[in-house]
Amino acid sequence: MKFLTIFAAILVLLPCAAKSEEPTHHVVEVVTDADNLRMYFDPKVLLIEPGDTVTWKNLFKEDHNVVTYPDGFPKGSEGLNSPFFKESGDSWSHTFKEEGTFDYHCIPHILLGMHGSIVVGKPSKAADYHIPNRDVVAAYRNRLVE
Ligand SMILES: [Cu+2]
Repeated sequence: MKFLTIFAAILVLLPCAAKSEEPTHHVVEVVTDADNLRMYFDPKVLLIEPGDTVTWKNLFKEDHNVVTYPDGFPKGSEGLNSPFFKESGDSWSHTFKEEGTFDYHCIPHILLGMHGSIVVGKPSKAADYHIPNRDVVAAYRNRLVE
């Protein structure tokens, strides 16, 4: 009887274990709420696993992009730098291989609070973030004021 219970438990749990091995495809909606002058990513914070892919999808005809801060991604990984979305339906995808936190924003609408975070596996501590050199920070500042 005990053996049957354990056997049944294995049968129930096996599909769950197999499922978590599969990479997941997530969607972040890029939203323009023109009536309320709000622009935002939904969800704003997304928890995923290494190997998962995130697609940002522009829902309205408005220019947006997805860019990490110069120090806004984990050491040993690459930051996010999408082309501009222009039309409704434009999208861009990234597969996250390294663990940690990716803090990103839309450059034209950073002052409206259009930012978000992807946490891959576990959040980064301050010392885990990439340290950019002076030239990279200067180039980023130039992009902001363009
Ligand atoms: Cu934007």
